[in-house]
Amino acid sequence: MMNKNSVLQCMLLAGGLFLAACGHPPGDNIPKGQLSIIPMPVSVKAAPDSFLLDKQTVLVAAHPAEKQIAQLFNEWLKELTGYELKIADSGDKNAIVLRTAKDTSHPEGYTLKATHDLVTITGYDSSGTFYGMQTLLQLLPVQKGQTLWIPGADITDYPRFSHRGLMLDVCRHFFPIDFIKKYIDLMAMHKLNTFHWHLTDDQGWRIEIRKYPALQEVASRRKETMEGPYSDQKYDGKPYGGYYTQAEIREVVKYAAERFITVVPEIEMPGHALAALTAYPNLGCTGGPYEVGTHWGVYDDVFCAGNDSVFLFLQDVLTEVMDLFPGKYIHIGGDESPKVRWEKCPKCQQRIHNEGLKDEHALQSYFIQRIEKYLNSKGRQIIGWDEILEGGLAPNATVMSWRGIDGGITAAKQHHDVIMTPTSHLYFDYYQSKGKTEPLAIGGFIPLSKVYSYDPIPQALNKEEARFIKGAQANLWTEYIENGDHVEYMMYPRTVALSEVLWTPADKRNYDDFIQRLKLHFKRLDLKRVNYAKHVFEVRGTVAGNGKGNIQVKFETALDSGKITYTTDGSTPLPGSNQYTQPIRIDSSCTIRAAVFQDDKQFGNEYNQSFTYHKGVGKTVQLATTPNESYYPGNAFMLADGIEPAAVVSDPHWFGYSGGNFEATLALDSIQDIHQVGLDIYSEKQQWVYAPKQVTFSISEDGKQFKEVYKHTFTNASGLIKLRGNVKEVRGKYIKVQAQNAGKISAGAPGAGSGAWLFVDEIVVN
Ligand code: TNX
Repeated sequence: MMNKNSVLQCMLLAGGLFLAACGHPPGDNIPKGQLSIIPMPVSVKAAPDSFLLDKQTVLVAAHPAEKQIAQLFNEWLKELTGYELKIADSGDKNAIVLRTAKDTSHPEGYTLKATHDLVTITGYDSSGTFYGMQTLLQLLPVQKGQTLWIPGADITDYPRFSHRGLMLDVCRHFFPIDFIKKYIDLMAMHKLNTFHWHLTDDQGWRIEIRKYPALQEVASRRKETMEGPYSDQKYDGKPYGGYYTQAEIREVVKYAAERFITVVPEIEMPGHALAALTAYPNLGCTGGPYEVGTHWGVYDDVFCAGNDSVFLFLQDVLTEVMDLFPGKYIHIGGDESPKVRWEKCPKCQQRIHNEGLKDEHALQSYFIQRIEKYLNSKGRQIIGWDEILEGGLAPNATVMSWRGIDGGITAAKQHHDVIMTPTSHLYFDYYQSKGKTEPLAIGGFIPLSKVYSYDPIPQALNKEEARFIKGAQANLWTEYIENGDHVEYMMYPRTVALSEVLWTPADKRNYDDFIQRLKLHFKRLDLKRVNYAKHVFEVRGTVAGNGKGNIQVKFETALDSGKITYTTDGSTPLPGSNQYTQPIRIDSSCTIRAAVFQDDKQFGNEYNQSFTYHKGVGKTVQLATTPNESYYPGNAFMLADGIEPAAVVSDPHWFGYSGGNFEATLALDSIQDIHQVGLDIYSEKQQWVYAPKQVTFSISEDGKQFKEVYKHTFTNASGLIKLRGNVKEVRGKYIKVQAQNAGKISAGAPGAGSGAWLFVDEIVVN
């Protein structure tokens, strides 16, 4: 490899031939991609000269904090090149200088200047110096074996939000320390600074507490684990367990601190406590016996709020926790805590009476406030899920708004700090693709673009209130995620998008530009052996209708990642199949499959959709009742798009009504003979989804006078129901379909007392 002097000579001697002869990017013509930084900095300017990093380059770090950062730089460099740089106290030629100014204008900010002789990173504080180093890493080539040109640059940068987090649930599934460290490394690479470690839950207690050995021996293990979709109610029959020793926890906290990441431990209370109750049954209202959770969802047994030994236990636990985690915040959970046990528990009722509390919600508030008082007295602050707002917020609590953004708005208006983590945008356990081969997920749909579009500041807040929004975080609940590879698949690249949401000024964010930078960023993730999801490469199919019976399938990819090929006979799309050039018209029943290929290698999921053609396909549909926002495919015509949904709640084609009825009218082009009408319906009582009481079809020639032609009454239907009614000697143009909601769910069934969901799709006309 050439050193800097020989390169200079080469430039002088060869002049214009330099590029061709040496194969380096000339200083003043840096490929744009080289300044492809994620998250996008506040200000980044390309400068004319490039810096050549070689074995003689010195890392200048005068103080211990900078030396430590220099050491981390070396670790990364070694992975890329096999060598490390010398760390020195001074140097002003062929040097990378790390320094820290004491500038309080922008916490965590830095400037980076790369010139021909020198790269200078000046942090406004130590974390800023660290982030400057992270940016520098992104200026290096993304492939091993390349000359290490650092393009000339002048960067000024600082974050938009101070809380930039990721949560990992290690209770539903357990992940070893080495993986946790990798998770933290990747966070640092994306300038995230808070790791929320969800350590206790119904299905496992994962932190060693020396005073309570049964937490290790009993609460960290479960007899078996639910397998497959919740509705299958299947179990694997295999014991499962694991916990972190205090030594391991200390190791992680230190590892994170070196990367300027604070670890926030979460100890759940009063709910999600079944594992702890199994170990210490006297802490529950009924006294047990209990069993560490084996299925997902919410359990009724919670810590007893009337029993003082519960508070003593939790204070003991928190004392050990505070000793392990030096950060200011302790997360105390507070979510999904049913009140049914408290309602029947004499001790809890006594507490309500003695304390003059209004009800069980006020009792939960009492519980949290009592714990808060204890933690505050030790100089710590609590964070809780937004349920801690119910019954009155503890005085100094920070609220994590997860059930949408309303909790965050309420808390900010009360001048409490808020961290946004809404299920609508930041639940990375939700699906990121509608591809049929996606691994099973809990539900939902949050593609990369949706994450990117998120703004943590709710519009409902004025400027003063908005200051209480400290930032946001994404959550990874791991019910359906068993190993590190799968964690990475769910987190990346969505975390990459999140990093820009949290760091980059809002007016500098641009999704198309982000996607372009992401291309190169994937190579960085490749170097780190991250199992990121490749959905931005994969083919996306959308169905469009024009109301005149013409349905078309259009294909695109977010990155122009290769050629799209397709088949219409259900066969596997191959590199040599029909090449896609324009939307495909659907005018008969068929199965369309499509995929993206680059160099004959397929990227991501394929598109695979069957269409069942009938007279109504592509015709106009008028909805008389509006579906629930979360279960609305987006356009009424999709009630007659030839696509019959699958027997799962998560199929995006269902139109869902919570408690309400369904009514829609389909209009054919002209008055026609009709011999069959139909509707697809879904029922899954576990998920509160019930078949309607009754469905009626009426037909009209003018859209005004309707005549009922078919009616069906359901008694106890379940699963996927393809209701089809044959009719005789009927002519008409308009077909009206009405389905009557099953009404209130009866006692004993999941969701008892709430209105049933009604799920319908495809209006069929033949
Ligand atoms: C709700 S979010 C929960 C978790 C589940 C998650 C699944 C929150 C505070 N509680 O216990 O794992 O939904 O998405």
